[in-house]
Amino acid sequence: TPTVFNHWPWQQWASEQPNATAIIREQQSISWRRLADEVNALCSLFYHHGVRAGQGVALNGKNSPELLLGYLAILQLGARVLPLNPQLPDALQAQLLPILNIDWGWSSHPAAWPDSVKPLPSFYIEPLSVDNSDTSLMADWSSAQPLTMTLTSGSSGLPKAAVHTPQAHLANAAGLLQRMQFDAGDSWLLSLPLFHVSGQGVIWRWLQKGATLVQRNMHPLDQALAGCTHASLVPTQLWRLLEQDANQLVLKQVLLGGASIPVELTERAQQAGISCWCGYGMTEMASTTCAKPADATAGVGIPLPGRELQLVDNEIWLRGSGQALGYWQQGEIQPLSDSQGWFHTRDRGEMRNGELYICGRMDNLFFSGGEGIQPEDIERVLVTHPLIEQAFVVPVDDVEFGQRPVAVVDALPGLDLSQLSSWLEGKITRFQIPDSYYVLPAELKQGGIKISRLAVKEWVMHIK
Ligand code: 4YB
Repeated sequence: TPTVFNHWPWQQWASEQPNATAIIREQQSISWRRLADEVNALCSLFYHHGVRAGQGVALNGKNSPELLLGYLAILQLGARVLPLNPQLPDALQAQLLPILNIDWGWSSHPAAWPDSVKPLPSFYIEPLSVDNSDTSLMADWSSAQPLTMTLTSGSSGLPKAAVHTPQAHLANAAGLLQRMQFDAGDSWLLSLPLFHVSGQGVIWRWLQKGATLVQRNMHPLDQALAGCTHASLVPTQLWRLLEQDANQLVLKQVLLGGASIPVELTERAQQAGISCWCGYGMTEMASTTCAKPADATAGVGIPLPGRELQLVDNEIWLRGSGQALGYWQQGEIQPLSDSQGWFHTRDRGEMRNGELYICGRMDNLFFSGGEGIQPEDIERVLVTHPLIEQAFVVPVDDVEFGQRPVAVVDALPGLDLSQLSSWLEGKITRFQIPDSYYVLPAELKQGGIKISRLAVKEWVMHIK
């Protein structure tokens, strides 16, 4: 049964199990008592700089120990936290932060904040004076307040900020953990960024159970995973891990998600002794909504406890625990669901043999000579090629057909692009076979956890 919290979860664990290990930083164990002291100390630091309940604070950085403390301290002050990808262009930030009512900015590295944002000082955990911090500055545990803002990766225009309550994050976590075993003695690697919902998903599962969170440099991944029982990975991370000699692992479960999960991948992992879960989730639902232990099919299972699913004209509609209150805009929360509470995902899905299959994003569909092409249908076949780890199919304009598919692949050495069309023959219909193939350039692999389809499309337009 899910834990009931009467206090900020880290404070509650600090009184219930003060000496248990809350965090492992590289190799160093931090107890819940120590963690709560650190958060309190940072609360006073931020408070004395002027941070108050109801304000907005942007946190720019990678998953450092300081960034995580910042996340918890901002919540504990009753302020809204907005984790930001350091790769977000300055111009976009300058446009976005006023709309999101961000008053303060904290960054782990020198960062340029727009004029409307006051910088908070950088700090290091070591000299934080944890002994004389003033716990009266703490806001009441307010699980139903809009406290986190997570940017969506919309395919065009400004990203939107989905607003969640702590309660929604905890409910999302509880639903998954009713299916997946994750207990107090277990440790989950913070293997994805806090500015993405998948990283926050790890945090709230850890808090839900009072288990151990592992914070390490992520390169190389096999070393980061040493001693960890759980990790959340996107498929490309798991491919890379399997290329390393990953046999020192005690991993019990890897939760996969964020993109289509090839059966080839989970079977290879199984052979290496890693059990996988296949998940389907999104920012607006505070991460995972459907999941299953990996098996021989490419589906994502059924909705987790507390979630409901409906297919309407093949579009996936979801509602239930984890759902955001809405998108933050100019101090208001714009609803993101219909009058019955359903969130229309813009993902196309099918139910087969009682489980959900993700077909692709509705916005990715394009037409070629009158035939609809769903790029993901071609990508799913391309990644079954033993040398292809990731594939993107994008439309390019064509005088005869309107648009034609072109493929960009992330491949292991040795792949012969000129053989791919004949390799695809018989596996997909003729009009789906791409006109040309490119190798994914390294510059598109930087940034967030996902490669932007728009960036791939623009890159192809440039070289053509
Ligand atoms: C998918 C998909 C799938 C998402 N097949 N398309 O905790 C987790 O659940 C987790 C664990 C490991 C890695 C990632 C996660 C996530 O949270 C992923 C959540 C996410 O990607 N959110 S998002 O807002 O950035 O994108 C959502 C979209 O991603 C969905 O609407 C789908 O289009 C796509 N997606 N899982 C195929 N299994």
